Amino acid sequence: MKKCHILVGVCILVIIFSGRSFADTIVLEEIIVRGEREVIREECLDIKEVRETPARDVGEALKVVEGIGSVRKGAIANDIVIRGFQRDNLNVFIDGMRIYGACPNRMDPNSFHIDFAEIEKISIIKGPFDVKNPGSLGGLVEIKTMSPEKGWGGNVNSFVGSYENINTSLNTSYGGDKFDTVLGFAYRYSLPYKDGDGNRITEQDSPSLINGYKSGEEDDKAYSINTYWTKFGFNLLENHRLEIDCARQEADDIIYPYLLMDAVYDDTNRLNVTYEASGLQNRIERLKAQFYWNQVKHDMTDWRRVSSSGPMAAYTGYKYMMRCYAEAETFGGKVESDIRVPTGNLTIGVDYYLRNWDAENTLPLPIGNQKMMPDVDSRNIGTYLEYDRPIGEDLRLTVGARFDHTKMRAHDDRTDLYSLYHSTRDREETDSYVGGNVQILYAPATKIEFFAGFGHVTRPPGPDERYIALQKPPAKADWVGNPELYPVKNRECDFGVKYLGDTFYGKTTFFYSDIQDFITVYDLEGPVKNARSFRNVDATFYGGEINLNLFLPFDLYFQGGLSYTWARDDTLDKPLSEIPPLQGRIAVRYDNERCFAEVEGVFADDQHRVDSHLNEEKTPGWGIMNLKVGMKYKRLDLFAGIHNVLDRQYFEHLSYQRDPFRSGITVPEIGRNFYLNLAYGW
Ligand SMILES: [Cu+2]
Repeated sequence: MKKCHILVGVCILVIIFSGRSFADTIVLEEIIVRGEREVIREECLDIKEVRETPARDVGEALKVVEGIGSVRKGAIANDIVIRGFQRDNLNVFIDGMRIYGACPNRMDPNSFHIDFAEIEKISIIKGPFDVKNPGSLGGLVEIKTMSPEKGWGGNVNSFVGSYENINTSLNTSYGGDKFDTVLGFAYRYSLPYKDGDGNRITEQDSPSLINGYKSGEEDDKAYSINTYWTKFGFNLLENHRLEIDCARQEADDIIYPYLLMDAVYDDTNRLNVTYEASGLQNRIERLKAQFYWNQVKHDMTDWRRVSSSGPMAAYTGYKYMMRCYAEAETFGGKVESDIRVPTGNLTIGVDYYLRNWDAENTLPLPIGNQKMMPDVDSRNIGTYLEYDRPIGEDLRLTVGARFDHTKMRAHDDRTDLYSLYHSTRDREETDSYVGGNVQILYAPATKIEFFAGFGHVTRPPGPDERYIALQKPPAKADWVGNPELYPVKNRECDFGVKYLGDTFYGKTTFFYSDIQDFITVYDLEGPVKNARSFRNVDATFYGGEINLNLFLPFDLYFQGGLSYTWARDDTLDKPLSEIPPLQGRIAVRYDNERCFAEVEGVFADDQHRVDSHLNEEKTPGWGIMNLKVGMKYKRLDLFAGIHNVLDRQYFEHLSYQRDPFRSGITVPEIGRNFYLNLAYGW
């Protein structure tokens, strides 16, 4: 038994300190959630072992991390929510590259633009504790892509699941002393899934019949996505490395029953170039320069819905009644240096980005075409420093600060709508702000660590929050940005404790966040009719997460987690909308490194704290059970599972949102479904 304990202890240490686990030898689509090791903020994170799930995208996969939820609009493209913070309150990066979706309805959230097969690990910082990037107000999600290992290698992976759910990928790599490269391809496809009641997500009761799917379209594909990527690395001199990464993703026919339209296509190009040098001088430990560019083209219409076959469509002669074509383009760069100072380590950097967002909407005449997103440029230049030092044997301190200057401008003139609803003709704004944080880690004994941090981050209003402009038919509310919005400021305090024992690992974190000028949606009474718009309110968020891991005899392992967020609009004294309820997860697993079996329960409490002014509805609580088994034989890995074994009908609270094109349908989660994954590596 003692031997077993030692083995388990070693496994935990391996998980914690290398981000790898005994399970990752079994897993194919590996998702490692862990913090950056070298800084204190790791202590503000949850560290998760690699897991095998039938998740279809990053947004769905991250739900295993306490405090993270997602907004569901269809079968794929789930949007990440951290402790109730979402959209522009979060930064989601791919290898340090800032990327934005094009759809004004967030059909293609940031994390949609990468395939699982590209990913090596995902790090998360919850709260305003990132000074190395502008705008990490509620948190930062860093997706890191795979690098080649030495020599020739590769992996072929195929996942099949219920509703013709296919996810297959192939990659091949070569790693030499001077040069390395990766080449990869992935394909994802699915039909619309059925919920626990046996109805397809395309067959949900719609408040308006014309928003439903046309006969024959409800069981046609839910998405098909091709992704191609390549990487080239050059080790120019000793300790000098140049890396060039390119990727293209072509997504077609993605359905969103939650909205009034579906995406015809969503195409992404990504380019990332980094140059890194270390050991330049005695003082400079590392110098890194990065340049990136990405572009997303997105086209959506109602061609699969009943509305497209109405008289208006016949009148216009198109296959749709409404359409929106959108483009997003982001480029940016960063120069960062680690400098050794006598008492610790200092990181300094400068970064810049330019984000452009443009969208044209088409509605039946007399409205016709209009610039829904009026070609908005957002530029940001910032500088930062972070200083990290040990104090004595058991204390560690990190302090960080950054300064940003942002400029935003709407090139197309939609001031007709701004002046109607907000009495302003402004379409240009500049903001400057400072932020920073202090974090302390105290380890009085080898197994226990206490941590505390205070952070302050400001982010400017998003281009949509300031300048979106959508005139709708007379009976429906318009949708208009508020050019007068102030930047959002988060002052947050986090503290917690981590215990790392031989057979037990646990972590508890609490946070309290005081937000000034939080941006919320509201109904604005206009002179002729109402509009949905944005306003600043003061808000309070608090809550926390608990994560427990217990290693039992006979290769058994228990895992449990719980998270909760409470949030209030202090200005109007009411609950904030879209806040997740109490959620939890328990799992028991047998794992002898060659095969495993796991039974898992996932549950959520009901959410009764809703914003009734926005007609947000309460969501009942739910619980589901999942089973999975897996084995490893030589270079072959296999796992299979049944998700939602009891075929429960349930909804995530965050599947409700109030977008300009919301159909009124709450999208249910998937009913009982089966999956099988087979992988072979060489
Ligand atoms: Cu869209």
